[in-house]
Amino acid sequence: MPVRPRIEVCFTPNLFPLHMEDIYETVVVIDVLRATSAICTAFHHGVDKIIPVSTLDEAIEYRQKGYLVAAERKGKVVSGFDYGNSPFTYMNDDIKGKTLVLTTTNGTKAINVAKKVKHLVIGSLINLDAICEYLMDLNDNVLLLGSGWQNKFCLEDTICAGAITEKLISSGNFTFENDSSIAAKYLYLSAKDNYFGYLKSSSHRIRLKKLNLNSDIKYCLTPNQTKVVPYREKDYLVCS
Ligand code: 3SL
Repeated sequence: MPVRPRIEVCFTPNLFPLHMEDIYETVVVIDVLRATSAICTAFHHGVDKIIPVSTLDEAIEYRQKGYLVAAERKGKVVSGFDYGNSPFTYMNDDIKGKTLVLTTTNGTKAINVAKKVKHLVIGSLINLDAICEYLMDLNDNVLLLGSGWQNKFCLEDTICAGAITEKLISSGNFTFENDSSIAAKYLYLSAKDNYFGYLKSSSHRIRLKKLNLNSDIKYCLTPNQTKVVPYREKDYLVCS
């Protein structure tokens, strides 16, 4: 009988090296609120490439070279930059065919933490079924990496990781044997009928609500709005 690939959940970027002591050819970076949802939205609306950078200094350097640059810190657009991290700002023709440089509080850092793996792909609830199909086609060992908040656990990323886990396990082609995946799966099963309500008291929902970003939250928590699956090629993200 062929060996089925493994799936495992890593709750935060600082736990990543521990999980990578086993071999995972594919890493899915998840930042439901809002970086990976914004990235999927930008590709859905025609952006050509996204260069994820971890620091504002790198973002400033790209801006000085004339790139279109988006920068978010603590939920807000950093002053002087073209865009922040709201998916709605990427629903326009100005980004079509362009390269966008992006830095966010946690999401782009998580992407860069995992940048050396064989396949790095971007997951969110808005591309949930598409990412699951992509992973089934790859048929590799998969680590689902939640971006968390400043290296702390985040409920929404874990729920999304649980949704992917549940779908891959139900396909019968994957296996899992670690407690983080079991926990993620159970959180997903308790949240799946009402993500918005379930996350009512979650720290990031509260943080974004205080910034009047409820419509961003609703958008990011609505599954399957796009079929794009962004992935890393060299130092940037593209989408087939
Ligand atoms: O942490 C991140 O990368 C962001 O997605 C955070 S926020 O949703 O823009 O606050």
